Amino acid sequence: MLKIELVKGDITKIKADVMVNAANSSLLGGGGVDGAIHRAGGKQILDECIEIRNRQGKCKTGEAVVTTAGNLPAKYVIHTVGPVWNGNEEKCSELLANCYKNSLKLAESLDLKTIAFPNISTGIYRFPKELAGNIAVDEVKNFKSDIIEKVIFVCFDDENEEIYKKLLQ
Ligand code: AR6
Repeated sequence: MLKIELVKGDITKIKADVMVNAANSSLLGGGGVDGAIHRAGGKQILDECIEIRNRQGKCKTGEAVVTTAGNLPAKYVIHTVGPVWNGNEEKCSELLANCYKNSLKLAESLDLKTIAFPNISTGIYRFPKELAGNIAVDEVKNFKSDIIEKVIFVCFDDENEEIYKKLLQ
């Protein structure tokens, strides 16, 4: 059984085999958790993101790519692009679910045992936090894996922490 943990704080300080970044389709960095990961991880992460862009173009919403973690306490960073909330609940929910699914699949393909997720799309992209939390927890609980042992949900703000506490009770 996959173990699920909740941690309050900054994802760049979390020790895990891989940390997930809430990126944008340019893969070239931004604010929020993306900015924090690039700042703490160093230039190597951006260099690999640029290589990926040159190879495959932009990263589509719901998809995920992997780079080194640079100076971060992880082996890799998975960059996934969450949907910008536009009120289309069905479409946005499906895309957000894809972020979690595709990140977990990619971690599994790299034989990684522990993965840390931020609350994708719930910042600058304005996805309703409660709905996003439900989707995140459902996707992780429904993901059957013999490889991934632990998923850490890293909540940065109080509201998400409360939501995840309830969901994981
Ligand atoms: N550690 C963990 N979580 C964090 C951190 C941190 N250091 N900083 C913020 N959060 P956001 P999005 C939380 O805005 O909504 C960027 O510019 C934050 O409280 O980082 O997916 C990208 O380049 C929130 O709950 O990502 C994109 O353009 C969650 O992380 C865009 O923002 C996500 O907030 C993506 O928007």
